[in-house]
Amino acid sequence: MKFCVLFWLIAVNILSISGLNQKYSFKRFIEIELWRKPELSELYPVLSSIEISCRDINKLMRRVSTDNLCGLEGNSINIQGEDQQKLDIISNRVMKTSLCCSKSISVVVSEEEEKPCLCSDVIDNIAFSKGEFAAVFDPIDGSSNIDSGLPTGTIFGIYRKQNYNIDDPLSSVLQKGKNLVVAGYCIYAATSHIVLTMGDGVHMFTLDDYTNKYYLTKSNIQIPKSGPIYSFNDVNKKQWLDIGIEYYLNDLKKGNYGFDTKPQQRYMGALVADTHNIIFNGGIFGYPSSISRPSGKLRLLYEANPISMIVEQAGGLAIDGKKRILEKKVEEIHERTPLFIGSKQQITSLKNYIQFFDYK
Ligand code: P6P
Repeated sequence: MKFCVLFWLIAVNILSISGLNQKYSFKRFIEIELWRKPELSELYPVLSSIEISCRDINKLMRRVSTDNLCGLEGNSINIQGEDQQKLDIISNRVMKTSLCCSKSISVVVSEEEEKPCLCSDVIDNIAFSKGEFAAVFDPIDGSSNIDSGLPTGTIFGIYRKQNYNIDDPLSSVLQKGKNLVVAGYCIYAATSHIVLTMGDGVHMFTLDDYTNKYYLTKSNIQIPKSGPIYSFNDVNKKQWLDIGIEYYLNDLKKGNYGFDTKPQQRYMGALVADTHNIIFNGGIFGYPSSISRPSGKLRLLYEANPISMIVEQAGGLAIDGKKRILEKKVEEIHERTPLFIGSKQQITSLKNYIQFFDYK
């Protein structure tokens, strides 16, 4: 068996050098990665279910207008107090069911669910309470983009359960982001990609519409050390609690602060899409805390943490303005955090501005 896998590894590397690795599938990739990490071997069905979920949600996203999936689900409001789109609810069910059916997951936390869900309740069978892992996810990130066909995504993270108590499933999911064993996102745009890390670099898989499978298209992605993109919704800037951010952006726009290329503002209103842009082109994305949102808008457990693990694994930085996101203690499943991610140069500069102007 080991000889076969070794042969396969050599073949894949030869193919990748010759550019012939067009069909290195997501499935084959996780088989090899989990061979290298036997302690995570139970995650094979989980990662397979993530590929299937991304494929199915992508299909739904493409049929929003033709299948009348646009708009809100009646007057439905989620725990965040946000209107629920039809696709929020369907995608949440797709993610919950597929992750729980893997039997390696025993509890899930979703942006669309008030409390953690036991898989034995989701599948209505106690046999599904034995899984060693917990999953956290935002089934549709950027829901307001659905009807207009703009980019959206799914964000996911997997934790190994710690001090699990079936009577208190919270105990197994309130973990710091640095404990994540898998993190990633699916993006639904001109095409669909899965961007994934298992702690050894960031890899991208692209959906082939003909075979309906995802294939490795970029390995070991590295964020440029510096980049031109700045991604802020600065309509809120007079409300930002850290005034250093506005000074930083003013200097950045004036071309100060050692930019090697002309800065470009890009903001897609979906964390996954803006993150994807930063990973490939370099720069900075930020959603600061403000008077109306003193803890920021983005959720720590199932948005900021998985995205931050991806960004750090790609050689970037992820902070809340002062400290590393992945070190933050998670007190509550829907708690929010300010989030700044991106190239080392831009994040370091921003942090210096925040510290310099922080004379509260
Ligand atoms: P605003 C989408 O609703 C989301 O949660 C993130 O995906 C995105 O980065 C942010 O909110 C956009 O928020 O206030 O700029 O519309």
